[in-house]
Order: sequence, then C-alpha cells, then structure tokens
Amino acid sequence: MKKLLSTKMGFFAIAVVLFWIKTYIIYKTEFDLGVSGAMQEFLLFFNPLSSGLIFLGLALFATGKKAGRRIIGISFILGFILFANVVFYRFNGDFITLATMMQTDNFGSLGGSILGLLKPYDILFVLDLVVLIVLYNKFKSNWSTERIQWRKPLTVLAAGAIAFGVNLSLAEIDRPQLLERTFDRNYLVKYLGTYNFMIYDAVQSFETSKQRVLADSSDITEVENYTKSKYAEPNAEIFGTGEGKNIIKIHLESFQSFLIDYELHGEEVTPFLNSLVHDQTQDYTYFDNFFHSTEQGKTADAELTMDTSLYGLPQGSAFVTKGNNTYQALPAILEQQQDYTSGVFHGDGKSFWNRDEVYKQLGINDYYYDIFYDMSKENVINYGLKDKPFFEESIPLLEEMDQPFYAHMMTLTHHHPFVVDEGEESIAPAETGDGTVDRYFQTARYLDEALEEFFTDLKDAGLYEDSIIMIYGDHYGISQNHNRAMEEIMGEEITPLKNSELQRVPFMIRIPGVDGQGTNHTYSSQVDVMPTLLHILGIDARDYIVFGTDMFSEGHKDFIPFRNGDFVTEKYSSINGIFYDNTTKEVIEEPTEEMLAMKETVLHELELSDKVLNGDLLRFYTPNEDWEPVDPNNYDYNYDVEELNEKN
Ligand code: GP9
Ligand code: MN
Repeated sequence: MKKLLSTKMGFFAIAVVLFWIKTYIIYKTEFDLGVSGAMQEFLLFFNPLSSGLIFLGLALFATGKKAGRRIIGISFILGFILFANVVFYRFNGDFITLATMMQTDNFGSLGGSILGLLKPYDILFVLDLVVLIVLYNKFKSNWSTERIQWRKPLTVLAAGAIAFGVNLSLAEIDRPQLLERTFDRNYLVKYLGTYNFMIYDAVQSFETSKQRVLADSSDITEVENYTKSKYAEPNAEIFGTGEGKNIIKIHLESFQSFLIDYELHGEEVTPFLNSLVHDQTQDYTYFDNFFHSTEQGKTADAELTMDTSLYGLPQGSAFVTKGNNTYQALPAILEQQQDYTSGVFHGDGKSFWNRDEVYKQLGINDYYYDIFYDMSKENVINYGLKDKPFFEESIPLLEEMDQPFYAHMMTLTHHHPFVVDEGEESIAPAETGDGTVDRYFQTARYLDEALEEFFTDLKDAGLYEDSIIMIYGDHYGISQNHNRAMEEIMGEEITPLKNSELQRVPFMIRIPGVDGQGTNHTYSSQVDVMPTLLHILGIDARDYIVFGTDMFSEGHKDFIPFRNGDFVTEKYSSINGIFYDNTTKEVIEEPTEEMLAMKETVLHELELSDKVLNGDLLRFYTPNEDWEPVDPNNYDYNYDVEELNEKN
C-alpha cells in the first residue's frame, strides 16, 4: 500500500476505486432503478468505471503535487453531483436534468424542504474525500514535482474511453436504440451511470435550444396558414353532442387492428372488443381504416399526437426532447373552455418518456402512476402493473376526480415481449414458432378480458352511460422482423404495401345520446383525434394549430402520413418511394400529377409539424382571446407515498 501511494498514479488508482465503490453503493441504496437480469446488474456495477477514469484522469495532466489536489477536487465535484441527484431523487423520484434545473419550481419547491431530505448517514458521502485528503497529506512529500509523462494520463483516458465503449455496446445489446429513442432517465442511469447521463442530457439540451433560439414569431404564420387551409368544418349532427361529458380514453398498448375479428384455433382472440364493433345496441363507431403515425417515441408519440395533433419527431421522442415546449393540448383547452379536469392513469414509473415533465406542459391535472397502485409482485409483469389490477384499482381514483373529467387510461400488459403469468392465459398461443408473434394473441386476450371487467366496473360505478368512451391502439406490436411468422398468421405475403396496411390500429368511440355508426371506413389517423374530439365537445378546432381534421366531417382530409414520409390514402399508397394501387396491390408505374402532389403535401405537412416542435413555435401563437398559456409551475405530481398508502 505504501509503495502504491508513493506515486501519484497509485493515489489516482485509489481515488478511482473509492469513486467506483461509492457510486455503486449509492446506486444500490438510494435509487430505485428497476434492475433486472445479470446484464443489467453487471452494467450498473461497471458503469462508474469509465467516468472515474476519464474525469479523475484529467487531473493527471497537472504538474507536481497539484495533480493530487486536482484529484481531490474532481472527486468532490463528482460526489457533489451524485449527492445532489440523491437529494433530488428522494423528493422527485427522478434525476436532475438541465431542463428541470431551468424550471424554477423544481428546485424552488425543494428549497424549503431540502433539510428535511437529508439523512444523518449522508455524512458518509464525504468519507472518500476524507480518506483521500489524509492519504494526500501523508504521502505527497514522496511525489515528484514534475508533470507525469503524457503517456500515462493519455493511457488512462483511452482506457476510460474503451470502458465506455464496452459499456455502451453491452447496453445497446440489452436495450437497442437506448440513446436514439431517449426513453427514460432511469434507464439511462441504470445502463450508463449518472455522469454519462449528465453529458448526454447536456448535449441534447444544447441541440434543442439551438433550434429554438433560431426560430421567431414569423415562423408560425406559415404553419397557421397551412393548418387553416386544411381545416374541415364540423359535422353539424355531431358538433357539441358531447359537451361537458366525462371522457374516458382507453389506450390499448401495441394493439393492431388485425386482431379485431381475428380467429385463432377457431376462437375469437378479442371477443369483447369485437362485440363493441358489431353489437349496434352498444352505439360504438369503429374506424377500421385508422392508422398510427408513431416513430421511435412509440407510446409517447401516440400520446403526443392524440392530444396535440402534431406528429412525433422522426428521431427520438418529442416527449423527452421537447418536453419543455409550449403546447396547446387537449387537456388544457378542455380545462379552459369547459372546466374539465384531466388525468392520466398508468401503472409504470412516472418518469418514463419524461411524462412527469411534459404532462405539465400539456396541462394534465392529475397523474396517477405506479405509487397509486398495488405494485406487489403478483400484480406486476414486464414493464409494470398488469391491466386487470390496473383497471380495477383505477375505478376509485376515477370516482374521486372532479367532473367533468378527461381520463386517459394507459394499459401495459400487451407490450413486447407479450407475456402473461401462468394461469392467466385464456387462449393457447399461436403456433408459428416465433415466440413474440405466438404470445401476442395471449396478451391481447388478457387485455380484452381486462377491458370487459373495466366496463362492468364503470357501469357499476355509474361512470359508463353518460361518458364519452374512446378506445385506440397506440402503435404496432409486431415489427417487420417477424414477417415470416406474420405471413403464416395473415395467410399472405407481407409486402411493403401489406406492412403499411398492418399499421392500422383500432379507434372506436361512443358518444352518449348519439347513435353508433357501426363500422366507419373513413381513412384517418391519430393526428385527427384532437380536432374530432374538440368538435364533439362543441369547440371549434379552427382556432388551434392542428394538423389533423375532424373524422366525422365531410371535409375530412383522408391522407395518412407516416413519419418516414410514406403515406396511405383510400385508393393508393406511397411506400419507400413506390406508389401502389390499394385494390389491385400492383405497383403504379406512372403516378398521376395528383399522386405526386399529394406526396409533396405529406412531406410539407411533416416538415411544418417538425418546425413547430423544433422551434417551439406555439410560444408565438395565441389561439384566441380566451387562451391562457399553460404554466408548468402550476402542476405538481409529487405525492406523499405514506399518505397514499394510508388511504389505500
Ligand atoms: C411505458 C409504456 C410503454 O410506460 O408506456 O411504452 P412503449 O414502449 O410502448 O413506447
Ligand atoms: Mn406503446
């Protein structure tokens, strides 16, 4: 030991080890990262190493004994950052980002209670520093006053970079597209560590602010002209029929329309949903040509599009990267226009997809996430709470909401890799040999049963009859990687055109007092939901920047842009630059002028929507004189867990 410490490199090695141990202990004791499996355990342990080598390694460039002091200084800064995250996490259950630091309320609200968040054993946080200072004072006299040869610190930095590379590659194997898809801070910290997360966050914030700074108020005019010209007058028979009624919007996770009426082993997979489609007395209108338009943001893209009538971004999740933007979303509009209370219900951690931040910008009043539910082992599978307990436990929460409410119920069990616990499956898997596809039907059935139970409970609670019920699928569950098995399921080849047809997700709606239309074949997509709902409530969509049009309107525009620029219309589709006839399924060798113009329109529309998000353009737009910009500081989703437990 003495020998080791007689050199600066030895001192550095001890500092790295102390930093590593300390960070790991804190990961294990202070954060609830949901680590599962050997790979995640390993990465959690491994990830501090690269940061330790790189950050502390920088100190080795200093001359003489200064290097030792730098090592202590950097250890202090790293420790301080970690400690700040620990305190923030104790209060918010989340990690610090630049965006949260900018939002005064996050730290403001913490200010008063910061002392209350400290624990006596926090004093141990400085233990490594004490050790380093003692060792430094004891051994520094042995150190040379020269600068260490360049080779050594460079080797250390290279080792740090390699460690980081290994870390990132293993993380990508366990969670593909970890960085591009920008899911969840918990995930990033779990896989890459607090410090790498900080750098990632800083780079992202920088990119975001760059585009935002370059935008100005004239940019919104072009967008406004476009959306106003696309606008479709409401259908007089539907307009205002739902005014002031509770809205229950049910999100069917990963649910594709081909499941409706699909029979496996001679049985319906989703008999309950099928009954809503076919039993006219239930008064549903089912849109069988409704599509999702999501990209990497998956669920979050669907949420964004349905509540704002903007498209998700071509890369990453706008919920995360544009989580601080100004929005003029349904929840806020409904609150301002008709005194609605909005709530989102979801049995997962609150920070997934940055929901706990972006919901404030959308004006969502109540956010019921995992701490509101009984997340005991038997209730949880895969990502989170199983759909049956989720719906069941949501009923009392719904009953307590101020009415009229806009409630968004987000299911989770029918999510890749589509697993149900033994004894909870009520249909045999398919038999293609592709596990994902085979199990897909079992979780769909589970969801169907959960929904049926929910409807019974809603009726018992008196919340069904007079509520608008809206059901939608968020995005595909079976990706193109499973085409072989899907060919067996569909009994036909999965061509590029067929794949686009498989992007249909269900949309059904029941408006109390309005006769259901049965199946409506209008071509529409998630972007159309916001204007449709506004019109149902009697609010003219014309004032708002919406890219969709009312699905019930005669003037509804029935082209469906996908995020990659492909699109579908009733008669023809454009996929990977090739036009297809939807009826004959043949390639259209010579597309008409109209088709080519439509393609331009689609690309233009996507570009404008991206401009709105990237430039944060809605901050320059005032829909009408009644509009009050949403102030995120008015929303708070932190609750006292003990208090909640007592209530339950
Ligand atoms: C996570 C859940 C799933 O909370 O909504 O999101 P997805 O992976 O479908 O985007
Ligand atoms: Mn989803």
